[in-house]
Amino acid sequence: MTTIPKRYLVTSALPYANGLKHIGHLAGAYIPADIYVRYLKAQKRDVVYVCGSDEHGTAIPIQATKEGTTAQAIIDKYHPIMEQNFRDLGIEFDIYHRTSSPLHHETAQEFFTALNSKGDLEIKESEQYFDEEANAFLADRYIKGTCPNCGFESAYGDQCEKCGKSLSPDELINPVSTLSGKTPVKKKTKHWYLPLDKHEAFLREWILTEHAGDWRANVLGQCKSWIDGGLQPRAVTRDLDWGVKVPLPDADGKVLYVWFDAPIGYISATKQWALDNGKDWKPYWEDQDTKLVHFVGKDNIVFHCIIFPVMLKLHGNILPANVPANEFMNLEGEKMSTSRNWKLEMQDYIDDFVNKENGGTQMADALRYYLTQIAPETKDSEFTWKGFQDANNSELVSIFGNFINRSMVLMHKLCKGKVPKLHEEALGELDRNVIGEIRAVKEKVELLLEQFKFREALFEVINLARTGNQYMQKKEPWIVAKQTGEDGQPVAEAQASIDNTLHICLQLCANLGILVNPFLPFTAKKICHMLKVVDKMLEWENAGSLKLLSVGYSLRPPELLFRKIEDAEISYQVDKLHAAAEQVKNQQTEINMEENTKTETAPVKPEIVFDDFAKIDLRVGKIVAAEKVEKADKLLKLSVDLGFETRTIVSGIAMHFKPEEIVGRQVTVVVNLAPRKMRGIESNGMILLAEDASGKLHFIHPEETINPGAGVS
Ligand code: B3M
Ligand code: ZN
Repeated sequence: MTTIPKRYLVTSALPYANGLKHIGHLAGAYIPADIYVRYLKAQKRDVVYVCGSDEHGTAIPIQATKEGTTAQAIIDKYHPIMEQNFRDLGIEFDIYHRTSSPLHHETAQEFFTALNSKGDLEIKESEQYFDEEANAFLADRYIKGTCPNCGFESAYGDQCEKCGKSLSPDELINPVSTLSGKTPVKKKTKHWYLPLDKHEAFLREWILTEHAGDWRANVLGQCKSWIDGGLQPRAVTRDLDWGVKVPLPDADGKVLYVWFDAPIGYISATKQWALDNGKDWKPYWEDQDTKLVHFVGKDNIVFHCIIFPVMLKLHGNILPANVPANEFMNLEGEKMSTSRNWKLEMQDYIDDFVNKENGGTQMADALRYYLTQIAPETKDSEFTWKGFQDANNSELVSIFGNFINRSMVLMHKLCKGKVPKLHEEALGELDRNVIGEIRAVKEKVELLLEQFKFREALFEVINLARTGNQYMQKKEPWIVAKQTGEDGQPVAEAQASIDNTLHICLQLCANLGILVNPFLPFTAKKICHMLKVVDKMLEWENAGSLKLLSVGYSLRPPELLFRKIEDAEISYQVDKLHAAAEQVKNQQTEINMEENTKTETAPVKPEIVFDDFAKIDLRVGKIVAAEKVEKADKLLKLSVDLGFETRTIVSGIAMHFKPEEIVGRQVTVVVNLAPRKMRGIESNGMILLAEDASGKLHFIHPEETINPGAGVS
């Protein structure tokens, strides 16, 4: 096995503080990191787990515009909610920092200055997209267009959210300013660039050779295609007023590119953690004995594997040992999407399951369980509500919870509430096999966790519970207990078998607590409580031991670890998901219609004088009969009662109204229009109609029924 590093620094991607995060984020970068860190801590390794809100970049002011507020108000709103969401779901950072903090601004500026003064950055003047109406350069998300890679029409200037490709605004087809909706112009500006092209040889060697064997295939694949595609110098500054100011006198109105400052956020978070805990942050970023691991989603790979490592190398820091990035998690058959409202936000899950009377932390663990079981480690995966219910009901409830509950109940019933002794002489093959499995599983899980194979590791843990159930089922202590003597108590041989079964089952329960702790931390604590042991038992070195509970030790009464999730809860969630998406669709249709109306309104006709208008005689009439005109698809022959007479009017509305629908309707009629013959029928007047943006016709008529012949002016 590989040597154990002296210390670890583990990071989860800093989420943008521009809105609530969904379970796709949770599954991608937070749960796996949290499992890894909890495991390392149980191994008593020196580890710091940092995260925080990413509060810069154009995503923040864009959200502020949407919510009609300031960028500062946006980050102050979302930062604490995101922090609380993570806590509620058991993600235990050592620090959850924020990039708006002065310490971060300082750290990022120092980093930039260090690189710039060594001549590691290039300064270039170039033409960049500019919105003349908004008087602003269009960085990153302020510009949208068609992705040259996948054809997605709403790709941002820095990245396509559909295919994940990192872009520059110049690559967008049909670029449009998101500020004004206009096509931007080009204007000269000066920026600082990180010349990635100069580091190609290093990247090739470091990623594609050194890490060929230990990084995930999807990560290596993305890196390779990036490198093979030709590395370009990358601008690390922007013309924007939101972000970390470029610390140079000739850089007014310029800030650091968010992807330059955000990863430095890992360093500033470590600094803050060290300040808070009286520690030294430097070894975590400078000592080669430190193992740095970045947990990110698929769309963050290049930033963590290519750009940030080049920055770290130039700055004299250590490089990541691994970036175990996940692919995407879909939801009920579709890609999760904030704009389409097809998602499950952590906050919603917490409200509907955790913060409910029959919920609590078991529900946080239930979600952690399912998201780990379906983690998109090697390919995209799929969250379904039914799958979630099944995982909870048939694995957590029926296997894991059931085994622990049965062991506890039977111990209370058959062993007087105390840990029974082990009768070595009476151990049989079944007992020995299960003892062997308890001993073996530690190493299996350990190996998988060290390789970031969290799904498989979790499978091994549940499998041990499954083994426990099968063992109990075969040993049948409740049947054995019926072999009683004259005193009504089980005979000695029977009691030995019962004792052995329950002794082994209880030690197995304690082992499950240790093994499940990284995955389901709340459950592990409950197991400790029931077994009346301190949390220290959860230390990893205790796994595999058959001496975790002493003989004669009395245990607490069992509590159910998990509850069943009912069908109604699941259908409620599925309906809610569809309803939320439908709502957005409807809003979108309304917006589109409004836009169409705006753009398709006919231009105003040339001015007329009042006398011109006064020449038109408009009256209210009532349709008293209507019929189709033969061989004319579009025409209806109407009889219209005008009070003073009933007229025949031919109208081109047959495609819009059925004759029987309109009889009885009031309409407005031009009564002094010269007669016209249509299909041989003389039409004496004209009905007024309005056409909406979708092309639908509407009669113009008084609100209430009034006498036919009334004048309209
Ligand atoms: N905020 C992007 C994202 O949330 C970005 C991650 C920064 S990690 C340094 O996808
Ligand atoms: Zn794309």
